[in-house]
Amino acid sequence: MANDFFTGNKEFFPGIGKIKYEGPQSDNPLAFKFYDSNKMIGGKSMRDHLRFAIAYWHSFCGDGADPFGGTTHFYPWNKAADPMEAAKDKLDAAFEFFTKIDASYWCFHDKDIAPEGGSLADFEKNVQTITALAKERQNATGMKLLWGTANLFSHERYMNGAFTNPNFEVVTYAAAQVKAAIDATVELGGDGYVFWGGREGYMSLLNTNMKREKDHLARALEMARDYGRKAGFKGQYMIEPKPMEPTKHQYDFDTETVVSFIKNNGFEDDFRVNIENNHATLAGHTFWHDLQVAVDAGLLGSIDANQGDYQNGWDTDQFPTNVFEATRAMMVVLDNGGLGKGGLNFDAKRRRNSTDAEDLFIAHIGGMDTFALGLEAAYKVKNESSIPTMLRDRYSSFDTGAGADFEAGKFSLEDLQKAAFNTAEPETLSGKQELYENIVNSMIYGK
Ligand code: XLS
Ligand code: NI
Ligand code: NI
Repeated sequence: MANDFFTGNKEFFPGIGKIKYEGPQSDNPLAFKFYDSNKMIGGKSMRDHLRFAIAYWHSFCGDGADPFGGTTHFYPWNKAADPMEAAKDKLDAAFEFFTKIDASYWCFHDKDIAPEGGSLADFEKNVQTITALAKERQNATGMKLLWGTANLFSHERYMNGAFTNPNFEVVTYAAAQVKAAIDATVELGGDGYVFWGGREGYMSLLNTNMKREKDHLARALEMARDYGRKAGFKGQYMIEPKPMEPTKHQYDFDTETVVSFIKNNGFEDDFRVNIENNHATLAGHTFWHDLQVAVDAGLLGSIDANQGDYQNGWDTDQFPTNVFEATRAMMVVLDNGGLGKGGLNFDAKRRRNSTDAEDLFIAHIGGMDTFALGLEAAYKVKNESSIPTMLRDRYSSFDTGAGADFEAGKFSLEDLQKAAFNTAEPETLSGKQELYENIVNSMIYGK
């Protein structure tokens, strides 16, 4: 349990203690109102249901810059002149935050934790050094790694793609980074390893051989899988879909696309999907649509918990505040029997103008409270509402008799035609969508 406050050499969030549950009546902005980690829901604690993880990149690296202006988040852990000293300070700040916010998991890219130095070899060495320190911090605090990954999109060498780059030399660099990031993930006992296809896609088909690029991606992931298993990685590999940004057309467009890619390549024993709300909505789906696609395929890996902006058409990566969305997501998660080795990773950033140190806490508290409410409501929908029965009944004509025979593949099209001629015009049956929606709301707001 990540319950013991870790004291590094310096305190980076002075004046903020461990965040506690104070209940819905509290007006303390630095307290949980709904996330009560030990509260049991259906025989499992909220902590174990939700498996919250903190994203290193947004929370300790993101500087608030946007295309119109530079840094607005100035971090005390970025002050040291020596990049390795700064990386160590950042690690201490991160573990201080993890324990104060009372999360159990964290996630990182290689480049988030260690400076690139002057060469690929330097970078690998730096990643190893910080990984060893992170392991000490994990042992001291009980924090665990949800997943690790390699950043194959920021460096200019990847501007035309990483594993899908038309230049083979770039592919070798991507592979070297992935090997080192898998090593770090194994060393830290990670439950997962993520491939988000950063720049794996294209800007123009005129200069792109899509078939070759996608084949290259499959070959590289196969090699990564085999290497990781050889190196002792027991967790789940995951692919994170996103339809666009940074490329115009990303190869891992949405969950359906990734499920097909996994199955077409025979990757289903090792690979699953890491689903991010804002990526699902960019693909024109709801969050829960993409989750359901993964669950139906038996391939739900983990969740990047954030939310988009309802008007903007890009990835705004905001902290989740929408309880209806969280409820719908948790309904699908409960259908799946839980998150397994996955978790709810806050791949979310404070707004550029949220510049107080406490804003990082407030943002996470909001996200954690939102999913706690979503979990409780989803549990009620599943166990106390009429929705499961209504949904089952809606398909009951396939449960017995001819309907069941049809499902079992016992009929030909001619048999169905004959059956139609023996049946009076079917009744029009209401879909009752508004009733379902009202029931979900009544479970959220209490009956
Ligand atoms: C970016 C992605 C990224 C992945 C990890 O849009 O969400 O943060 O989660 O590389
Ligand atoms: Ni993500
Ligand atoms: Ni995103």
